[in-house]
Amino acid sequence: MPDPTSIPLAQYREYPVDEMQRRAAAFYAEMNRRRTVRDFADRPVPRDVIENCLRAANTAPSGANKQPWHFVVVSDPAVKRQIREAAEAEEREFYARRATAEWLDDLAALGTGWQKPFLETAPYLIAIFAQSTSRGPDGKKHKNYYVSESVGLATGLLIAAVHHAGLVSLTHTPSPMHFLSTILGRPDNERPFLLLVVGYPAADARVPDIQRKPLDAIATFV
Ligand code: IYR
Repeated sequence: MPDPTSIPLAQYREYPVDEMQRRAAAFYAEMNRRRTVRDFADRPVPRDVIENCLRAANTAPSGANKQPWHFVVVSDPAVKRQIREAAEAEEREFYARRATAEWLDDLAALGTGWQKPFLETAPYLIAIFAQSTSRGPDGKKHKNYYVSESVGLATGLLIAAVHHAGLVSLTHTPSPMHFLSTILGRPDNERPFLLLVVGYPAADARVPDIQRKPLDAIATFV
């Protein structure tokens, strides 16, 4: 007897092996063109593109299917300015005092600094929140599981969706970033996870000359 709460796997598609091989290679080639970008254009992006990228993010697997994430999409210039000011205040401290010499050395290749003009230039800042607890349809508070893993997975899909749509993103993690909860008025069952900056790259955008590790350095087949 099939489990009455289950449904047939109707959407799965199997491809012939050669097509599978082509698809895997093509997807890698597409993803390998993705770069984290820090120079954004101020060109507008249609809101429905962002909405569909968020729907794609929301397909991520999550602990006990609790979907413990919330995305706040900021396009209001006044809110972007507030976020920039708060982030730069933290980053000034980070670069001047909080970061260790080793950390600053590791960041040197990226050319980052305390100034974050992209927080005002880019059309969208997506603040991603992780929910340690959520309220169910019955209004009762319940615990979420593997929250960081789940929200990390959703964030990865969001980054891939943004890239697939032809936009660029920057994963920005001002530290600490509790100011995001305050500015965006989020409840205390949520903690800020990451700020994803999204838009078109500036016409003269440049990226660091850094490499991805080769397969044999990141994977072991046994
Ligand atoms: N949050 C700082 C510093 C920073 C830290 C890491 I780890 C990076 O990969 C990049 C930057 C900043 O955003 O500048």
